[in-house]
Amino acid sequence: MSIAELYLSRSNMVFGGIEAHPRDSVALIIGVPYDHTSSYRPGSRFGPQAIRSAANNIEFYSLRSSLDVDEYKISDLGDIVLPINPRDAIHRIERVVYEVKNSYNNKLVIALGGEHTITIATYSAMRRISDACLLVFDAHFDLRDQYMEDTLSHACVLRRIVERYGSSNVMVVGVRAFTREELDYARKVGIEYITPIDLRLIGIRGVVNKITRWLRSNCNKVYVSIDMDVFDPAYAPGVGNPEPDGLAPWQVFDILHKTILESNVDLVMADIVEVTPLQDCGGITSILAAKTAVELVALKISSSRRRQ
Ligand SMILES: [Mn+2]
Repeated sequence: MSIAELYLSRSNMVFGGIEAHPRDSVALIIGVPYDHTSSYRPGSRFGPQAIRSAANNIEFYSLRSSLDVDEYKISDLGDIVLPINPRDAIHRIERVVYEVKNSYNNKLVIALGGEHTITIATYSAMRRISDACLLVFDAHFDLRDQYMEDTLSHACVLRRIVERYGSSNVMVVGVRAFTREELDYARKVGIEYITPIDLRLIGIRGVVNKITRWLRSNCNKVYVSIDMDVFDPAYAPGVGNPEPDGLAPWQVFDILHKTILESNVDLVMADIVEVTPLQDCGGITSILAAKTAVELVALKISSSRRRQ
């Protein structure tokens, strides 16, 4: 029995509502219900199920990509069964995601969190296969060396990744909440970032040009990590650490769409993290997360077509 077979628990509710085999699908969904280092508002372990439920009640047509994702197959592999210890959990997530991605390398794998800590594992799994850049949408830098005496906290995610893979492969969009030490570290190691104020100043076009230039000069594959707190809490209140002055959905979707298509990089993996259904209002954060996943799948289909 493989690691993925052993540790992936199939849900009785699948993303998109239809069971499909991975080899027939354009995208694979993996739930990662991990939230053991949550410091403010816990509960993102319930994220994957809430996002599935929302996904089964929205339309799958993408206006931006001009295609109906419903006409393509998505395979939902279920949730990873996880130990409580952060180190053991990170290790298991990396092994399972690596095995799945390695078996179906041409499919877009989307991990549904769970807290942002899971990205240490999922991005590492990706890097064992190829050198994909990491494009992060997040209100926070997550660049602390440690938080609450834990080096694998959700507040240390990008620090661990930069230490392991360097800073030139990383860009953060929507960042607006950090300590002075985190900002100093980002500047010292040369991490590219775009704040909401930059966005208002240079507009969507300016942001897209900046990301596209960075992608073209650093990689031909990209991993997109979307912390739902990049959105303004008005649009996404159900997150672990909400932060005002955030982005609107149309801004995130426009930036993603134009950047992936114009840079012509291959969207190889993504995660959508930090949905905490216990603090959500009317399920709007889960619905936005589901919509984000649908837009990413549409983007994978439209960019693959263009690259052929
Ligand atoms: Mn965040």
